[in-house]
Amino acid sequence: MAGVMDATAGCAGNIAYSDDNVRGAKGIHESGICRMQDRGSPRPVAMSEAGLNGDLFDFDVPAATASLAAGATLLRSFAREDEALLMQAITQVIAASPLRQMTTPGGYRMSVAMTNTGLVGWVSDERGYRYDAVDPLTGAPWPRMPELFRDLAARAALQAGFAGFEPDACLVNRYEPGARLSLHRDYDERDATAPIVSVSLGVPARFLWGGLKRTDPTKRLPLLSGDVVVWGGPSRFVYHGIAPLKPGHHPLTGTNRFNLTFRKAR
Ligand code: MD3
Ligand code: FE
Repeated sequence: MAGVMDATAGCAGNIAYSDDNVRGAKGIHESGICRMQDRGSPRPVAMSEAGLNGDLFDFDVPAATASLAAGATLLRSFAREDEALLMQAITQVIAASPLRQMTTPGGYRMSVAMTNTGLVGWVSDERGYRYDAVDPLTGAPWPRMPELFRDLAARAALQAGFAGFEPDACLVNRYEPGARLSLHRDYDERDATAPIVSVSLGVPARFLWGGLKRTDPTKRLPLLSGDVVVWGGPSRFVYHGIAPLKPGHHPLTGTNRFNLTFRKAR
């Protein structure tokens, strides 16, 4: 995973992150070195602000939790065990509301292909951005949000300090190699107090994240399959984007990356 290491070196702002350490920890557990006497005692993690995720049972790897900025929490590998089921559910969503490359109000065709699940879905066309209860491609409501999606988003939000998160929209993004998402903010949602929860699946991405002004300096953070980030509070309206997806392969997604973003839109 040379690409990941490249993207990792010297970045990620205030978290000193090493892919070796995060992945290496799994090896330690699997080889049986960490046993029950270790339960609850801090395991060295690479992230300076990281702590244990509060799992009651420590048989598996505790997900590292790190504060990226005020209100932004990285839950490394939080969705790792659900990856296969998530991908299955995504496939079903796509069968009902196919992925499509939307057009921006400025007339550009997005390189990321998108669809939605939930009561409303995010759409973009020449007229602007909005949430709509109907998929303009099919003329039908968006597919119902899978229970697994809702549950995962709520658990992640809770872990990050946002109790009672009930998303009504989930935007599904598919990145093929080279696809990117330019720097933007998400402000089409009505409830500014609700966080956005993002789940990464497949080929690693280089997440770019800046400040509240477009011209603020950006930090880079690798987002790996199974990583979940909760964006709330003061971080809810920061500029962010995804650098062009590098060639890579993941057993569940092939050469692609999927991202789910859970939102309270209404
Ligand atoms: C920070 N998606 O769908 S996920 C988006 O990987 C979007 O597909 C990217 O940005 C992706 O709008 C990034 C991380 C993310 C998502 C939403 C945020 C970070 C955020 C909203 C506010 C602040
Ligand atoms: Fe966004």
